[in-house]
Amino acid sequence: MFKKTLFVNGIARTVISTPDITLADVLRNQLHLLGTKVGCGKGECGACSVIMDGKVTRSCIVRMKRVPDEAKITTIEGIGTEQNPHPIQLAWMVNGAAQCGFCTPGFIISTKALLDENINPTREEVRDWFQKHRNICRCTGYKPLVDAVMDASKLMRGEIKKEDLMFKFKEGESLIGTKAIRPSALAKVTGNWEFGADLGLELPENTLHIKLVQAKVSHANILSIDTSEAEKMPGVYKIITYKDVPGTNRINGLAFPNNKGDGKERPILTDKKIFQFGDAIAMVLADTPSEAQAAVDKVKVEIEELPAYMSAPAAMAEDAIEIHPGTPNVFFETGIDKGKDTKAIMKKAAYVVEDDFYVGRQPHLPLEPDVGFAYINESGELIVHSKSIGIHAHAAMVAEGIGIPLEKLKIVQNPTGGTFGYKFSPTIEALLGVAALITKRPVYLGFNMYQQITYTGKRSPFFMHVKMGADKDGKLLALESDWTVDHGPYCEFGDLLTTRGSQFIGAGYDIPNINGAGREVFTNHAWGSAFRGYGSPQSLFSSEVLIDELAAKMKVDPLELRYKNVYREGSTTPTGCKPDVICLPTMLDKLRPIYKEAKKRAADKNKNSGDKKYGAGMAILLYSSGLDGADTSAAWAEITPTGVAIGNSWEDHGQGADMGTLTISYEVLKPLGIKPEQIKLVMNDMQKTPDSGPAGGSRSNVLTGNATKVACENLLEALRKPDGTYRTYEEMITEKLPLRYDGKWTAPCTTPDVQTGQGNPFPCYMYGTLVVEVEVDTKTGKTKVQGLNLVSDVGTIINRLVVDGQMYGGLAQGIGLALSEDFEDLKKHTTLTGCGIPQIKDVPDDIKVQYVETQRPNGPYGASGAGEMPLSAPHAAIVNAIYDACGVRITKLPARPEKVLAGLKAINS
Ligand code: MCN
Ligand code: FES
Ligand code: FES
Repeated sequence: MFKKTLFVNGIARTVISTPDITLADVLRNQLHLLGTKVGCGKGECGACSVIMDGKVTRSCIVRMKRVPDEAKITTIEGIGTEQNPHPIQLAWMVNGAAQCGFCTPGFIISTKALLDENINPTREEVRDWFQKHRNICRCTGYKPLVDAVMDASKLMRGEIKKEDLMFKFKEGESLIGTKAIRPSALAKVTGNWEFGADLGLELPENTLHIKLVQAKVSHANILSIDTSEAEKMPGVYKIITYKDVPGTNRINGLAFPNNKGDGKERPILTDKKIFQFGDAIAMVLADTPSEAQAAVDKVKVEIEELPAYMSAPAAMAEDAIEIHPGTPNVFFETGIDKGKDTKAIMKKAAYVVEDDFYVGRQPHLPLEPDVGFAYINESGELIVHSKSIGIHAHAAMVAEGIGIPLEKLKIVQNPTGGTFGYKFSPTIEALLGVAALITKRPVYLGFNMYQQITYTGKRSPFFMHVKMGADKDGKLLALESDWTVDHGPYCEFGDLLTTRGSQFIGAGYDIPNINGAGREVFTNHAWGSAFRGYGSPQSLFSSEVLIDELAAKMKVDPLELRYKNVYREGSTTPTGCKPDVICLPTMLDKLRPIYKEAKKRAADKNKNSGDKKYGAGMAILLYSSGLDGADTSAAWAEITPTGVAIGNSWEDHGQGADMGTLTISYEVLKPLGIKPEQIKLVMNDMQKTPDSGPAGGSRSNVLTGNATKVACENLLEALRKPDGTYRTYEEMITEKLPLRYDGKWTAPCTTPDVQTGQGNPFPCYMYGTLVVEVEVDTKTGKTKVQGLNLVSDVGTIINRLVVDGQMYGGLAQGIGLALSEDFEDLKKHTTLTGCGIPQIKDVPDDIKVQYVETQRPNGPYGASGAGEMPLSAPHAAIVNAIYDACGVRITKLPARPEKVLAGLKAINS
């Protein structure tokens, strides 16, 4: 132990600590400065950045022995306050630069140090700075962050005033389509937005800390679990194994009727078998996290290792044993049958192309690792706080397994540092529930980044073979598809995912005849969870690359071939229904000049490019908004003494659920003459908010937007007096009228047939057309994306900052999917860097987005969703651009340098 004096945000603080504890831990745990966030804990992400003696310092890797006595430290709390934000914080807000907000304090700190050194940086200098200081953001695509720094520097140089920058709200005017700032932005930029780990530090003193005993192999029988030694370790309160779980110990994966299993293969705590690396075998509950961790190492697990099937083909091999005894490894089958038999048509087609495609196990890589806590409340209800983006659905999936009646289990979403879909699956909710139920004490569980990466769901790999036939003019006649989905060992949401193959392979084009078959396979690799795009990035990769192959075979331009075939009046989608709107021809018309310029630029550069080759490629981006069939959502609106309260369960990953709810309710309630700040948002707490469905499938803006709109309309109607004016709160009380009104909205859709894929599953779709420019280094095989140009149609834009942010962020994740991201190797792919997360220099600053706003008949105020479309096919456009640059056709992602080099070698041999 030693004592040091630190000048933290200008105040002298005495710190007693051990030499090896980190500065981040001291700031957070001892000085209670929770604005400093810990993401990776390994110096890779910059979330924990502080300024120490003038230098940006990643506080998670600086041990106290290296912190000089009397060091001057600035944390986010020392930059500005909610009452008096710093210009950098203002600039962050007006540029929509804080989405989930987890990286925000670190970036703002880093920016402060940059601007202290250089008050007039160029954009490239800003990018260099963030690259050097390893500030990583998973949400924003980085461009808005650079915009924010440029605005902040102008403000600080006195070239613009705060008033020039801030969004100006005009009373009575609509907020729709504006750059109004989301309600949570101020708390995020000042470090006051409390994520799960922050709330964890504020739990009562008797809180028990959970650490997990996890599987270190991918497939095994469990022979015995011996906790006797661990139980004797200091501070240990209890060790929980499957034997202690009060319920069925199974999570309900909500299997489709034709799933060959019962969908309940995932244990809360493993009993008979280990199905994948990281499976939770036991929970150690202790007074402190370190005591719990020390005891974890003393739990002895005896296993009999079994062959691990780490991919679908391995699990489908004839001699493979059943991963879940009694259920075949190929456990769900689906298909598509549209129009006539394709075999005869293919035979007669003037042009036929076919190829194999693979899109892999993309890791989500949110900067905030999984975290949550639970307790029993005064009414005997079990309350679980987590990053859940489907609070009601998750309660239904875990209650029986935990052993609590559903009505006694309430899940609350904590402020969440990004999920990108992994939290569409329950993760630690059931573990927390079991621990709190057994101990009757508050319990806390936080993953580190290694656990986050190795033991949460991943994008499910698709192995695809696709064939396209066209007539002599390039009109598509038929498509044949075959796809195999590796869903890891647990089926949850995988049956639905597998049906995406029929819905999205070939989507965007009018293809009269489609035949295909898809199947879902248990393996021992990471379980499949939803990932932004949910099957469309896999499906569209095959058809968007194959149509380029067709264009090459026909020697026609890829854009014009697409133009000939995209949805028009009279077209049908792969599921055989009318598209929601016809907008792709207009979007391609807008894209054409951009595409031609990009092609010309590449050709010009190639004249004198040496080893570097340049190219431009394109793709159509497309995804649906909504879950299949009669998807439904609910909300309420209530008049209060100070305004209106709105309640819904529109979970917020960071995408902007608060802004969507506020804008839509304000639009309805404007006639009351209230201001946006009089609308109180009550969100994502099962104790208070109704079942609005999960925030997945880019459904919330449409589904919960509509439900919220209906609730507000119902309230407005109730407030309306016969003379057309509106009752006040007091008048409602006097007249004894109800104060709260519900709203519900159900999509006018039908669930497609599982065998034929035919039906009308979605109320809305989102569309994009994208041009990508790349540079390929033919010596190293490395591809660099140099420019992205997107024309997007998400219907009416509800909030421009939010939608821009969704587009930039989704495209950046597409670059990762195309070039670097993977979770395959359990030794290598275990860190953010190892998994290939894009840093700022991997994403171009040159990203342009323009919009076509085709009104959606089913969307609130004509809006569709936005979140997933930008990640549906940018990787296809990148791969098409690589082909344009150097003639190498990559069909299996990621397009790592060695694959490009191998392709070049094959061409030149
Ligand atoms: N929006 C809008 N105008 C439109 C359409 C949408 O202003 N015409 C806004 C909405 O109000 C909402 C956002 O855009 O704030 C996304 O809306 P929507 O597409 O309906 O998606 P959800 O709200 O259901 O959010 C989920 C979606 C999905 S499925 C994933 S995965 C995802 C995503 O959004 N994960 C994200 N965006 C993310 N963004 C961040 N920062 N972090 C994640 O984990
Ligand atoms: Fe410190 Fe990631 S760099 S938390
Ligand atoms: Fe940067 Fe979410 S806003 S990680």
